[in-house]
Amino acid sequence: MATFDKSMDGRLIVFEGIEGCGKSTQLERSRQWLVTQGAEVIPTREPGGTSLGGEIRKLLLHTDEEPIYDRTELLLYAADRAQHVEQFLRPHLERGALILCDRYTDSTIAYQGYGRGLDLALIDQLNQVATGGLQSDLTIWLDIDVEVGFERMKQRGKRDRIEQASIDFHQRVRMGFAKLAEENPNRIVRIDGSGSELHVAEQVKAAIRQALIPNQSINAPDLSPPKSPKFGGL
Ligand code: Z5A
Repeated sequence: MATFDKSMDGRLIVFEGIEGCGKSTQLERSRQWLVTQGAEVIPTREPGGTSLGGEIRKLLLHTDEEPIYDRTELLLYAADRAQHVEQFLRPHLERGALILCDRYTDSTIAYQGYGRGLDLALIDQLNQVATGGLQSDLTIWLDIDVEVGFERMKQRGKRDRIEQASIDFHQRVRMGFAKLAEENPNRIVRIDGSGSELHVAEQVKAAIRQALIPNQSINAPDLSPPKSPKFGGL
């Protein structure tokens, strides 16, 4: 198994949350802002950050003919991640890019662990195998009520396989993210996603600034300084 070289220059920022929390919207806003600051920013997502992953995504989200069993689902997310890390994330991080990723390992813990009830230790192991130890430098968890998320998705007319799961399921997923944030205060920042897009974007910006420019605040995540000056202008 490949292991992640922590001396890599790049940074991995992940956006997480329940459906409709606004992560895709905020990821794109952050991308646009970071580009204006002169950073090389690469957006990506899980599942589906590679061609192979795109096929896995179709299987995971749009299979209606037969049930996907919980362990099968878990393994498919892990396979998507293993491919994404090796083919996409590692090479870009080694070059020093700033990657914005829509969902990563915490989604598996929240959805398959807390949501489906699969063994958390097993999921940890699987995440380790799939990532070779590559963790996010910062994870932005956009927290909203399940009902608010449902309402937003209803307005957008989007329903896929997981989104059709019960309110209880999504409540458990949200609780999973809350537990993860509590256990990983240096890596995961909770942001209330229920405000206006602009208001949320300002908070996301502040969290990214703190992560990329260490010691800016005593609450900043504990990150080693980037070796390249490329993020210094934020
Ligand atoms: N999944 C899993 O189970 N295990 C794993 O390991 C991984 C994933 C990696 C697909 O994820 C599914 O994969 C997901 C979890 C599972 N299933 N569920 N549920 P996805 O990220 O591709 O899909 P999604 O969770 O359904 O997210 P989304 O469709 O991309 O939505 P979003 O990113 O959370 O929100 P958005 O697209 O930015 O916004 C949704 C709508 O709300 C849109 O109309 C916006 O204009 C609106 N919006 C956004 N922000 C606001 C604010 N602040 N106010 C009002 N309206 C807003």
